[in-house]
Amino acid sequence: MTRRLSDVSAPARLASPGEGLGADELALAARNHGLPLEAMRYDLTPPGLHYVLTHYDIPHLPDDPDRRLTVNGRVRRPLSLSLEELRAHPCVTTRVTMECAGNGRALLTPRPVSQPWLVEAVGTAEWTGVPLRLLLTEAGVEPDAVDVVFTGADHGVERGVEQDYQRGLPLHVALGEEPEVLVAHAMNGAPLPPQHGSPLRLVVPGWYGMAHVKWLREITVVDTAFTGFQQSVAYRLRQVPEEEGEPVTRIAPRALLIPPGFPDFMSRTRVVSAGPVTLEGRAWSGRAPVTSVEVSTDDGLTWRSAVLEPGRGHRWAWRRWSFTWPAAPGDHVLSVRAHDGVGNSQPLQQPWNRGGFANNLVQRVPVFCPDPADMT
Ligand SMILES: Nc1nc2c(c(=O)[nH]1)N[C@H]1C(S)=C(S)[C@@H](COP(=O)(O)O)O[C@H]1N2
Ligand SMILES: [Mo]
Repeated sequence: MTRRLSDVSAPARLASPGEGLGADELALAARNHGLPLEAMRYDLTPPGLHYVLTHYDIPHLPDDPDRRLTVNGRVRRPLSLSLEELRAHPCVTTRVTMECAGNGRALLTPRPVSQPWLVEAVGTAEWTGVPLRLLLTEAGVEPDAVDVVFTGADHGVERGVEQDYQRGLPLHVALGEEPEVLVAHAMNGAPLPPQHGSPLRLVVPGWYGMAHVKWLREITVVDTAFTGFQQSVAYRLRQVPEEEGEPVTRIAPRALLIPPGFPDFMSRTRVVSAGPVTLEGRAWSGRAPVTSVEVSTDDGLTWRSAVLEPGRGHRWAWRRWSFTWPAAPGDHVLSVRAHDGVGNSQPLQQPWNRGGFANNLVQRVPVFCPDPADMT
């Protein structure tokens, strides 16, 4: 019997009741690292601490003057640009909080077996690049255009389908000014690192990570809705596999705590001293600006307002919040939740779907506060 590609490619599945994380999930977790939550202290995430997610391999793309970004399909003047020619276009810099759509997946019951994120698949960077709108205008989009398809230089097989990583955006999003989509060549003022898409990536402020195509090599304007794997099979909100499902698009609101005090090595339980403790963290939403943040120190029973710092013009970036907590000896569970300007908030019950996408369930941080009398 000859083996086929589909025999080596694992289907999507849910973990059985009580099934622990498998070696396959560990392998993904070891490749795709999260943001250490204490790094939320930085307004801009140092690139090595920004979360990373790569479906296949990081392609090896050494500097090559012959490498081109092409813009083709339903356009009047197809473009073929070297990195230098692209950089000669007007550039903008935007501060963007990016989050993986699978963030929170490993906390779901039943657990979709995939990259097992807890809550740490997030980071904030300043991306510098050419507005996509300028490139599409230069190429002259035909009136029958519907979607714009972005192709990366990475290649793999997923659930039996061999593919280049590809995602589409509706034309009105690709041409939009709010958010303004970028073809980025720099991250925090330096050329993109290999794991974040060197030399070029798409940045779609406010959208979950899957839209921000890394190692971008081709932009194709098409006259029918794009139905590639990452568009119509993956990244859809479904309760059962047969459903067509809703596409995953913009980031749902989320707030996270910088875990206070110090951790126990294995359990990660936090230890704080009795007395006033400053709780702080970040909050963001890709749907509308965050309008308020609330903190609970009694495992979600009661909520009080945190102080939310102004956005300072960075619409697409997280905002800092803080709250003073008078810690009393004992065990506590801290939580935080964000509300945005169009009425979205964070649930106390898991919002479950088969792919484990957009799970913005409120974070729970167990904290132990020792009795000062016991600490001699
Ligand atoms: N070409 C390509 N682009 C990609 C991916 C990929 O596997 N290949 N992963 C996507 C996903 S799912 C996420 S969450 C973000 C992660 O971006 P980062 O690794 O720079 O944080 O990249 C997106 N762009
Ligand atoms: Mo992702």
